Amino acid sequence: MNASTAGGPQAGEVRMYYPSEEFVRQATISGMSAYEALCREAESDYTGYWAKRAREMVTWKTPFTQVLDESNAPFFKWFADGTLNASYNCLDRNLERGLGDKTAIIFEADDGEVTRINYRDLHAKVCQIANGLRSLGVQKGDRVVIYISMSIDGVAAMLACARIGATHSVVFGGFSAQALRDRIEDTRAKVVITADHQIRGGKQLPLKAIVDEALSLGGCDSVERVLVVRRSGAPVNMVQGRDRWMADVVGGQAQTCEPEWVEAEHPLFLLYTSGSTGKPKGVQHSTGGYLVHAALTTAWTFDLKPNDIFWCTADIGWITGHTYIAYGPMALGATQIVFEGVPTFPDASRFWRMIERHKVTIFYTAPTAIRSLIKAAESNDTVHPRNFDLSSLRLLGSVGEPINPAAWEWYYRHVGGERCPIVDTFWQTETGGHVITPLPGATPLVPGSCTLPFPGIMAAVVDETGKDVPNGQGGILVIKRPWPSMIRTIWGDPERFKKSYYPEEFGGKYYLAGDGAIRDAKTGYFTITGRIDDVLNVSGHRMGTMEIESALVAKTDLVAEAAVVGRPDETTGEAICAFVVLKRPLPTGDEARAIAKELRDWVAKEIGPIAKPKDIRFGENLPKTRSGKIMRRLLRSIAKGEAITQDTSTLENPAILDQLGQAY
Ligand code: 6R9
Repeated sequence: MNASTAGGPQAGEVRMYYPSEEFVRQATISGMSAYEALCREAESDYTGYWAKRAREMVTWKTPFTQVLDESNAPFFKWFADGTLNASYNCLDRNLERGLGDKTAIIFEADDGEVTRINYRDLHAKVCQIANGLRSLGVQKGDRVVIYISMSIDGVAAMLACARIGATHSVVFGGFSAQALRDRIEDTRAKVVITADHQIRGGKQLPLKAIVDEALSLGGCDSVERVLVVRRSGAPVNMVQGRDRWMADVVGGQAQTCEPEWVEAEHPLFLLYTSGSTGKPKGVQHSTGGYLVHAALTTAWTFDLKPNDIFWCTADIGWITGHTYIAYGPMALGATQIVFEGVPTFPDASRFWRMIERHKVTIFYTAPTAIRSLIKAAESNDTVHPRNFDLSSLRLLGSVGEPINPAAWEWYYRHVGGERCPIVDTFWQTETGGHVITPLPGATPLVPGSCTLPFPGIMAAVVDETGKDVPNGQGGILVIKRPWPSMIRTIWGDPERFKKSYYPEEFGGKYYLAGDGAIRDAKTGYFTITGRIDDVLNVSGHRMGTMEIESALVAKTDLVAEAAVVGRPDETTGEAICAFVVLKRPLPTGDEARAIAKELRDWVAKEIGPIAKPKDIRFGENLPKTRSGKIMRRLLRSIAKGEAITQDTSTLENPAILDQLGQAY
């Protein structure tokens, strides 16, 4: 790539990074004119554009004749009379193309041990699991919860569900028993797939024991079976009649399995994510439209080619692990890395060592990981990427939160060797795949900007009334037309789906992303300015402030009231700050520290360690308006340590501002 400011930098002008001629020449979408042609194609014949992509990217059992059905908006349908199977597209189709011997997954365990599986063997494994699930009575439309860490078994379990038309719901292995229980209850899952333990950072952590606890908390009587994969081999409790070892269930099964051909709208999976109320929402995705966009974005945004070694470092418990591990790369017959461990074990050079070892060509990670690895490299030169041979890399990606220009530059220089484009991909659990992103062989890059909409995604910035705002002026990010991989509904709560994403106040016309954005006056490039709702982004993980508040007040022996806000944090992007009123006199010093610890442990138990507040502040009261509304803006200023400029004259008890000044 070469950087340029076309004619020399002028005041306020941003530096642009252009892809090298060599990259452009080999790119699938080559040059801005190719990008613009695709955008024009989508503008002039929207459904024709998507129908073409759907035929190119996916093999259909029954070809669709309808493209987009808007008759029951905002419950849109795509390719509705077509039938297909996602696992067929990710496996059988690759075998038919002669890719049976090609490595599908290079699995690197926490301790560095490597296991490879080719497409033929992965197909056989998935078929056996699918047959095993069928033998337990799992049928099309049944839900299966998967609570497992990064593994070939995890990916195979997802594909096995898809094969028989069961709807999977993967729950991140870091969630607590309570959070797992809530999700099992909401999905009414018939089967839970888990492992004895997970191994991360040299530590063995329980999975099966947490499933046992979750099921004991009540509300999970839909669960008939728990299937347990052996990972640690250490003993776990097995409940007679309910729990079975995965190996015993699949061992004798046939290695072929007729796929269940499902309608395009059949729910492929549910994935829970945080919204602005206390209860996480089960985002429901389709099979057809989702798979089309998963494959298409993998092909175009990552410029994926047959010889690439693709590595997305996300966990399958998040949407990124669904679209860019389980489905997108597999649908294209790619070779990819699946990594069990953490970036800092055995030390903070783990990613660089793995890129060198496996000759990774495309690397996709989160800004929070990059920032923590920058910090580590600054204090210990031996883990700096310059000590490793990263010359195999040709493309880098970023996802999950805005990437600050300093981290972008470091990633570009020290990881990408000033040679690799960086695709800063903006999207959400609800969008299913990339919606605003550079295409690496076309789009000139600006650090900190996710650049331009993916062709066919009608993204725009509008004001509160839904009117377009001029470039250079901030506003609300919307998508004006439905697209194939969009959320279909919130599982069991269509009203909430409408209210959250197509609110009446907004005309009910556009998809509301929940983020603010601004387009550059000159380039039209998008920069995401952050959530406009009560959702925090901590290390790329979405957390609802209300969710954490509910967890805190659930500690009824101690907590009277709680309010949670975010504040900027150098490493994690945002940090969680909790303001707590206790049911006992205001604590100070060691006592306050001890209670803060107790509350953090409690939140870890209620939701998971990722939801632990970084700061806890105690007050005899929370600052409220006369009408009794918590003054959240004021809390945000306190959390940031800013001087308070808001009007506090209406405060009932101004002394609490001093109390809240102390963080524990
Ligand atoms: C894929 C994923 C979605 C929220 C989203 C936004 C933030 C994600 C971003 C980004 C700026 C990017 N976000 N990617 N912000 N630039 N490239 O992360 O899904 O977990 O649902 O989070 O993350 O705030 O609304 P999800």
